[in-house]
Amino acid sequence: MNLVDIKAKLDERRPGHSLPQALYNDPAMFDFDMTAIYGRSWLMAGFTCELPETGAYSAIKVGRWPILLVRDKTGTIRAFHNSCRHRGAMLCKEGTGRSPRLVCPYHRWTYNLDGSLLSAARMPADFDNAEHGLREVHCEIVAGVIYICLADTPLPFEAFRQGMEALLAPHDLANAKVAHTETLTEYANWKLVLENGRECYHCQASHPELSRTFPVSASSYFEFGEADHAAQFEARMKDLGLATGPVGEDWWQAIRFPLNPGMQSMSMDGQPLVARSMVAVGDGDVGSLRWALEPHSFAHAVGDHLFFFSAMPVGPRETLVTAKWLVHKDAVEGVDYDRARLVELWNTTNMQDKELAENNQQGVDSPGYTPGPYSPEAEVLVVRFVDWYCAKARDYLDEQLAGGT
Ligand code: 3BY
Ligand code: FES
Ligand code: FE
Repeated sequence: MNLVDIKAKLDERRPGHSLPQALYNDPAMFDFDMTAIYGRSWLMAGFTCELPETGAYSAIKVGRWPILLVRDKTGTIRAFHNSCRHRGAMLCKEGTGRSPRLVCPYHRWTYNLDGSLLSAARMPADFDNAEHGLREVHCEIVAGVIYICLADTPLPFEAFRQGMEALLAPHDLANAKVAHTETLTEYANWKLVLENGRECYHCQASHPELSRTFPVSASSYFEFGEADHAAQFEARMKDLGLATGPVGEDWWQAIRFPLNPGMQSMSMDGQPLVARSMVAVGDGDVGSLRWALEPHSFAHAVGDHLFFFSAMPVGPRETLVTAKWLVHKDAVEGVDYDRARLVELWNTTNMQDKELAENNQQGVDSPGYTPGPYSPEAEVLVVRFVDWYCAKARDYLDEQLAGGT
């Protein structure tokens, strides 16, 4: 498909319905979605605690694009395209590390931590280091979380910063550590992975473990109406000085919501998973602070840990899911928490979701696939995601096709 074909498919879409087949499986959609969506949105890229000191770096991928997060000499975290200005080699392999300078493994061009080129051997006298610094990517920090945007002109960020700062600050992520990271390949288009991740219509049947603690059938998803339990939660959070929201714009949303009655944490049995709380106030149960960014992520911050989920396309029908678990930095593995127990609930859930998304892809590939209606009540956040996706895709197409075909 070319851009005109993609536009025609978007025009074909029935509001409130799943997308036309080609948008989920045409090979051209991979490059399109990377450029039009992932290349132009704010993305959750990691946590400041992963880069604790000067020279610490984290090399990640946005889809197949390598990005480098670095803490420079002034303590500022910066993001760069992880591509050498000589002939483009990746400066750092995926993962975290620490280095006083960034040295390209190919011909040893050497960069300062602020991205400027320090030295390049055997270049002519008129070669100008100043013109060959690393290409910087927009990077913002909010309450210990790193966000990046690859667009030249990113979308406004300030409302997000203000909304999130107030909600997340009490979780003290500056004093957290990543206790575990897991990656998982799902053989499904990223939009199917995300649609699945944006609803709990399937949770009761497919996630019996998650359903113990997670309010899987709250009306309109996280809205509890006049339920006593929710009113008590609101009052308790107010006493603790913890904001609950909800806040958001089209591309993000955040709310602190109560877990199921009697549940203290998101765990297999509702019991805390970590002896050391991340939140200074209260008795450990602060519900869950959920926030989500279109197109790729959600996170749940409960009293004793934080769970982070990100999905990136790596092919037309292939999506890489990254999951991270954060705990207080002083929590000692084997003493304050058991790593296997910490990750059990979400690993179980993610494996169940992998199966659902892969099954969905195969059915969507069928010649009998016809876009079907979402439940406005149970799939409200899927509708939001798909509407956002279509609007964003259209913005890009309008720009590209302006005055043309
Ligand atoms: O977006 C969320 O919060 C999640 C977690 C469980 C299922 N999914 C709807
Ligand atoms: Fe980096 Fe040559 S590609 S020094
Ligand atoms: Fe699920």
